[in-house]
Amino acid sequence: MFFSKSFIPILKNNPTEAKIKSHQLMLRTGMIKQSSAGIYSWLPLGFRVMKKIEQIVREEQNKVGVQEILMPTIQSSEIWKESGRYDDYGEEMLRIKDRQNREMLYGPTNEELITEIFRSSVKSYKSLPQLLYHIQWKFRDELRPRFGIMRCREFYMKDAYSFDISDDEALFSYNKFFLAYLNTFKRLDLSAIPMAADTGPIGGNLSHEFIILADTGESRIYTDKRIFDVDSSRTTIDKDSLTHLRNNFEKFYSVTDEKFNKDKFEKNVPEEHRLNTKGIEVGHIFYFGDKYSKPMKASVDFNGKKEFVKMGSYGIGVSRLVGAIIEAKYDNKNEIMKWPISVSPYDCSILPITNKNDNSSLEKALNIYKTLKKNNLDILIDDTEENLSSKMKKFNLLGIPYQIIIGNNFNENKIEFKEINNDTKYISLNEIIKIIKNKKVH
Ligand code: 5CA
Repeated sequence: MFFSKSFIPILKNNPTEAKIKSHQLMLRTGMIKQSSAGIYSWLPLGFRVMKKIEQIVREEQNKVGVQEILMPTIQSSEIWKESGRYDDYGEEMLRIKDRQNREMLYGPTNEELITEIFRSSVKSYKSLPQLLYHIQWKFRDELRPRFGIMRCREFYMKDAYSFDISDDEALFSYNKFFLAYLNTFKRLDLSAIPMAADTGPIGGNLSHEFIILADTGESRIYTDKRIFDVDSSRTTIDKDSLTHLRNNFEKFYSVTDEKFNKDKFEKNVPEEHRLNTKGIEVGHIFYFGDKYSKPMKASVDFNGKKEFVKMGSYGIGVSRLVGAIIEAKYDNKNEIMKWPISVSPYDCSILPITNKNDNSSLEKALNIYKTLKKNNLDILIDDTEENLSSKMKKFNLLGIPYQIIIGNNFNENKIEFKEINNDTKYISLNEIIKIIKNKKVH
C-alpha cells in the first residue's frame, strides 16, 4: 500500500477526550472513528488488525473441533421470554419494534438463539458433543461506554456454545475451550491468565475470565505470580491431559474482585508471590448446565429417556483485543507502539527520502517493495513528500514492527533496517526477508 493513497487519517495531536493510551492511539492513528457514543467505524488500519485477530481466534477454535456458523444480530424477543431473560437483562438490551409491531432486539449474546437452533434439529445424544461458534457484532447499551472500543456499545465478539449429555462430558468441552483460549492469546503475544470469576447475567456456577495485566484495566485481580509460569505447550486434546492442565492452573489462587476472599488469599499465597493488580478481561468462559436447555426444552434422546443437554458458553472480545494489545505493548517511556507481527496492520514499512527533483530513492524503494510483496509480506511504503524524520516519527506511532529506511547513501548489500524499538542494522534484502518471515511463523 502506498501511504499517499491510503486512508489513514492521522491526527496532529492526541485527542483530549481519550483517557487511556489505546483510545488515544487508535483515534490518533486513524484506526477508528466514533460515530456516536460507544459506537465506532473501523478504518483500514484498525480493521486490518481486528481481522488478523479474528483469523487467529477462528483457527484456534477450529483446532479444538468447534464448527463455525453465523447467527444474525437481530433476534426475536420470543426466545428470550422462554428463557426468562427478557425482563432480567434490563436496560443493557437494545429493544426494537419492527413494522408489524413485533418485539425484536439487537443481540447482546446468543445463548437463547443457539439453543433454539440446536433443539430444532438435534434429537439424539449420538450427535453430541456439538460445539458451535460465530464471530458477530453484539450490542449492549452500556450505561457508561468508555475507553474507546474497550467498553463500547457495539462490539465484535467470538461466542461459542457447547452441548453435551452429561456434566462430565460438558467439562471436557469446557476444558477444550480453556486450552484454545490459552493458545489464542499466546499467538497474540499476550500473557492472559485464567481466573475464577463471577457468572453475572450469563449464569451457572463455573466460570473463568482470561485477564491480561494492565494498569488501565477495569478488573481488579488477586493472584499468585507463579501462575504465569504454568506451561500449556504439551497439552493434548484428551480428557486427562486437559484436566491436568486446568489443575495446574487452579493450584494457584487466582480470582477477580467479586470472588476475592482475603483470608484465603493470605493463607494460600506466600507473601512474596502475591499480586494484587488490575487487568483487562479479554475472554470469559461459562459452564451453566441446563440453565437454558431446561426452560427452552432442549433435550436429546438418551436410552429411551429425554435428557436436557448440558451447556456452556465461551466469549472472546475480538474488538476489545485491539485496544488490549495496545495497552499491553505500548512502550510508555519511549512513546513507541510495536504491534506483534501476528496482528500488525503491515509487516514492514519502507521509508525513502523523497525529493521533488530526484526520485532515485523512491525508485529503489519501489523495487524493494515489489520484492517484499512477492514474498507475501504486507508492506506500507511512505511515498509522500514529508521529510525523513517526520516519516520516522509518524511510523513510530503507527507501530509497524519493521522499517526499511532508504536515504542518500543507499547500498543494496547494506540496507538500513530497523526493528521499531531496536538498533539499526545494515543488511541485505534477503536477510531482511528471512528475519521477518522467521518472526511470522513463531
Ligand atoms: N455469552 C457469553 C460468552 S459467549 C458472554 O457474553 N460473555 S461476556 O459477557 O463475558 O462477553 C465476552 C467478552 O466480550 C468479554 O470477555 C469481553 O472481552 C467482551 N466484551 C463484553 N462487553 C464488552 C463491551 N461493552 N465492549 C467491548 N467488549 C466487550
